[in-house]
Amino acid sequence: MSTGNADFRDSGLVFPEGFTFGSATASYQVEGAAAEDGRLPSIWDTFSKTPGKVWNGDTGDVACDHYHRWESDLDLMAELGLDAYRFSIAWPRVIPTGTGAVDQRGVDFYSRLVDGLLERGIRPVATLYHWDLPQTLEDAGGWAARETVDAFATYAEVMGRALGNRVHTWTTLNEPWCSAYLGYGQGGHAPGRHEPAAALAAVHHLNLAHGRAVQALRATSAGDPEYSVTLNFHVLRGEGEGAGEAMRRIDALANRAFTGPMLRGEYPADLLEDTASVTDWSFIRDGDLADIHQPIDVLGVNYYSTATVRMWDGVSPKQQNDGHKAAGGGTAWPGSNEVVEFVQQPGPYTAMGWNIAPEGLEELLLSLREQFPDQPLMVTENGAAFDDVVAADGSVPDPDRLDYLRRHFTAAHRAMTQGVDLRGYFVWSLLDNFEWGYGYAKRFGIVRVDFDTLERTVKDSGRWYARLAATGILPE
Ligand code: GCO
Repeated sequence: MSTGNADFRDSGLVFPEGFTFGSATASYQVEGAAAEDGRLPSIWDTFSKTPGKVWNGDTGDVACDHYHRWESDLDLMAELGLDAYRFSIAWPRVIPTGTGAVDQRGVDFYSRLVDGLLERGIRPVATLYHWDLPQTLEDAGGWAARETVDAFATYAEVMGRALGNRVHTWTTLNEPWCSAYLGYGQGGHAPGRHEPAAALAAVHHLNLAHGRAVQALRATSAGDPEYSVTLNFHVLRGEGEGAGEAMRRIDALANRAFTGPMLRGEYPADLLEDTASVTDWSFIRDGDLADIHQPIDVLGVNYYSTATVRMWDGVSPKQQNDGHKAAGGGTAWPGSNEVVEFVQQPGPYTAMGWNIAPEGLEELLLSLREQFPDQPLMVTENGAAFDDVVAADGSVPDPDRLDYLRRHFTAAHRAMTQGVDLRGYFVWSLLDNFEWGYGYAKRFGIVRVDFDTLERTVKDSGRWYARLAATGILPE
């Protein structure tokens, strides 16, 4: 495959030596082989097989068949010249029932994957949890139950012993906001529950799982990996009277509900007050906050678009334009559902209907530096879905995605020139893949996947990215 990028010119924006250019995927979204080598169902296997939950009835049964094609996918990354690969480990492959017996075939798959990356000079960035909770644990309460935290800590120990001598960066969780609020509150993600109190219990148990996993990984990793967590931050704008109150409420629920415990060792007082009508937070036990508040080497930042909120009058038709990654109704804002609404933002939009606002990424990175001045950052996801068209010659021109990436990398560079300690950037995604509630209808890849043949084709955005990764200079 040629990444011939002669037709790109340099913009003059130079990223520092050692800046990491990577790409990201997730187990349920790309692996397929859903019942192979002992893997048992996750909540997403159950959810995607529940009629009406996922567009077109799509499931992750085959996905991109990365489970069998991982070597050629790693060759693709090597040919693109990427420095690192952010992937996730499927808990139900490694410990199929969530607790108890380890299936060595699952461990061996990830061991081969890590070795394959290292052989190609690509750094492994491994996420322990990217939403595929073993169904048996959900049957016992899922993230609303404290027992799941203990199971996660044990799973972390198993993976620390197995891969901790070779993984470059451990990421405990991907986007606990989605797991908790979309999974247990809004219901548009697995397990599809509509229980606001359970969603807040899940917030706490996911925070606790993060802290316990960092401790477990540190105790069992023979190498010297970095430790991280990946959060999807809401970058908020406000409208109308009470705009500040609307933004404060959502910032507490979406952002500070996680950064507070993880990076400050406390829940924000306003979050507890705003949600007092939903729960008394009595699921927090003595010592939990100290367990959660573990030092991390880098904070993973996922950013796609902004959100605009305003106080709702409780009477006029309520807007719900909060860009969920989920189809379906319901709202994910316990304690603020009845007082805040998300309003339509001006375009342009990606195929997800999310606005294109690169300035929001610069603003977010600067804000995180201000809040946590000594915390190195990593963009662990940024990318865009657009409806690609394959050209007659088989190439995939994707100018919209290329422009989106160019503008967001420019925004990140602007933040760095203002002092943000940004260590790297992972494009979501390496491959077109299973986009949760939207199934295969939304394509985020810099590499196209033909879901009939599973053939991969590098898109123009992939060739553009290869030029950036090779030179460190942003191509026009
Ligand atoms: C997420 C997930 C990815 C999504 C991507 C596009 O951040 O939601 O990590 O799995 O596919 O963000 O929605």
